Amino acid sequence: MILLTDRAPQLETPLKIFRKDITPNEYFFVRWHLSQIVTKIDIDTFRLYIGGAVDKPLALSMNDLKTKIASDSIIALAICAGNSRSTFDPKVPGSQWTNGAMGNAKWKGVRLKDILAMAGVQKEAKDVSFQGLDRGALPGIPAFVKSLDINHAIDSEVLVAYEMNGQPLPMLNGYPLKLVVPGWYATYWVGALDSIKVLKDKFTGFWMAKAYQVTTNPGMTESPDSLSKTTVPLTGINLHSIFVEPDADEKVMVDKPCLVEGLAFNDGTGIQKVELSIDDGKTWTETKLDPIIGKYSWRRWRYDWTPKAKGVNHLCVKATDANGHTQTDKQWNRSGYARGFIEHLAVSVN
Ligand SMILES: Nc1nc2c(c(=O)[nH]1)N[C@H]1C(S)=C(S)[C@@H](COP(=O)(O)O)O[C@H]1N2
Ligand SMILES: [Mo]
Repeated sequence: MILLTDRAPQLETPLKIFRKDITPNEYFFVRWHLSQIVTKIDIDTFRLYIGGAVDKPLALSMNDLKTKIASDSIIALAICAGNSRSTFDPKVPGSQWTNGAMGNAKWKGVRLKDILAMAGVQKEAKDVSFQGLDRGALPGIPAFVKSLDINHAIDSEVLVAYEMNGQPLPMLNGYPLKLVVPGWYATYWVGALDSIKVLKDKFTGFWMAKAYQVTTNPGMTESPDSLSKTTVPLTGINLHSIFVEPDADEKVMVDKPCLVEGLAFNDGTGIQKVELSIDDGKTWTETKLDPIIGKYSWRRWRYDWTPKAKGVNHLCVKATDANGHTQTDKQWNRSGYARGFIEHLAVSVN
């Protein structure tokens, strides 16, 4: 793993791990905001509390979750809003991730809507907030609380997950429970989740109203000289595609076949095609897409390339979604969120 910070922990997944469709738990990226993370939990006394505008507040044990409510599972991409931030030009403050603040996993748990139905959501409900057990180092630091609109919360696909790739969630990834919001940036995927509150008003906490805001401009792009005045909470995963192979230390030979492959993803809209250019964007050819392994999973693309010229070859890749939208060349925003602009790869051919 690539260590970005240790307190709070931020660990990035090395690119070569993405050669497999499922990211192993021990290589899954880690990102906490607050320094007081949980390192020990007594699972017998742990409870998930559901309160606020509900008819029957609940305190569910892990055993309740596993035995009283039907389980569900989904393969979904977890991706930090700031993934690939280091590629924004000009540079922006924040963790300087390359492409490894993401991972694809199979999540198992119970549907949030089933938990909410058990508690009985009152009709005035507007939002649902989610908080974990982590805390800031000082009382003045706002706890990490996120929210979803009530209609989204009772959407069948949002999970309260207790398993990741067939194992209990690792402590560093939010043991014992993590909210899984398929198609949305991982900032919403609250880990060490122990409190769910149904609210009669819109939630206005720091991590929704101040942090993770993005311009309403098309393509989530703004100019450093005239920052957009209107911002909204970041939500669904922006269309993007990356290179996984060849990687920097791979030897590529002229007139010899070289597999070029990578990943494309978005908010669940689906990928229609991924195109590769071997002449720095002048001409494009369609790549082969692997079968879909899940609506909210990433999708692998491959291309058999035989380089014809020694020296540096300039490759780029762009995806088009199921609605016909294609990645653009340029994008910038002040927080380095939701990278969607086209990737370039310089390959040295011997
Ligand atoms: N409780 C809690 N949940 C959290 C966070 C956090 O700081 N505290 N960070 C969020 C962010 S920004 C990301 S990218 C993901 C990271 O999940 P991971 O550590 O399992 O990769 O967790 C989300 N859930
Ligand atoms: Mo994140």
